[in-house]
Amino acid sequence: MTDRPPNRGMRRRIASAVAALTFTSPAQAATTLGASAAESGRYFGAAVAGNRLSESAYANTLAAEFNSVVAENAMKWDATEPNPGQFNFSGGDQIVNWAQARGMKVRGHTLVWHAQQPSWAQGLTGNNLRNAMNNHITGVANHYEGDVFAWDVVNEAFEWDGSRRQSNLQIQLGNGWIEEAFRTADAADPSARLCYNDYGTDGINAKSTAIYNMVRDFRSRGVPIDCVGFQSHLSAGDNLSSYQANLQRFADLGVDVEITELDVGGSGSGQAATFKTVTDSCMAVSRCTGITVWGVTDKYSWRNDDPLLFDDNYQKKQAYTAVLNSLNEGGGTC
Ligand code: 9MR
Repeated sequence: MTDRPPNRGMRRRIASAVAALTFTSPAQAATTLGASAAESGRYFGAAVAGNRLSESAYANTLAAEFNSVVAENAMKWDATEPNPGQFNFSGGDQIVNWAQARGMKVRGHTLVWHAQQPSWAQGLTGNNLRNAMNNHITGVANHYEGDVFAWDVVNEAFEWDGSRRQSNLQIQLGNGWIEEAFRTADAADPSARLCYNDYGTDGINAKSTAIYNMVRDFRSRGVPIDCVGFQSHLSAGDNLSSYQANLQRFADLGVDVEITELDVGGSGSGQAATFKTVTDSCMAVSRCTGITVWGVTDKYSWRNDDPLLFDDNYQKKQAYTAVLNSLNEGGGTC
């Protein structure tokens, strides 16, 4: 065998193979969730509890892996307006300041919800409740104007069968309260994207169809709604056969869709597969603008079935790798 240098043809082939590698590899090789999502213009976020930010492993994992945060509890009604008209933004501000110092985006959660209302609001009736709701939305959305890119304006207002949840808001204010909440939020912060957010909307079903009909009605009448949040509190093996089609039908109404509270009970490959299905689905829908998981680590999840991407010791789980690969594949099916 002779030891000759490559001839011109071979040199050209080598050069073009190197060029192809140079052009294709770096863009697909992001090594964190946030950077990988950002390559397709999306965000990858986590719900945050402010009192955990002093734990270095928590803060380091959050800062390294994610490019968006949402307050798990600190921006809710009970936290932000403990007494009528007296706002307390300390918990929410802590999270916003921490995130902005690290170049991360902030989602807002949530302006109006039947749960976690301060006790003073729970007993209000009629126009007293209406005024309190609108005053609350205005106060909080004004304060965070320019800081949050999207608000969950209304959270969890529908039942499984597609009827309205019989909350104090529904009973006292009637069917128009959701529209009123969106109009008030739009006036308070015209630039934030305004979302309706719910769970159990993980496919085409009675609940998601009722929400779909509401969004279609809002869009047709010019009620300001920009996005729908799909919480996606799931378990390994859940049937997600119409998950992507459901996202797509909302997107086709002209709203963005976001995965807002993703977690998947289970472990190992089953958990990883469900995380992958959700991520693939978002990547396949161009109006799916990002994914938020409902916590950084299993250690502090609201659930006791280890549903997140990092374990109690902040180690990456199989589910983490599945999500990262899905983000890097850009929603491919391999
Ligand atoms: O994770 C939140 C938990 O710390 C609170 O105790 C709980 C109070 O209801 O709310 C949890 O977050 C919920 C979110 O705000 C709305 N969707 C369901 C979430 C899990 O319950």
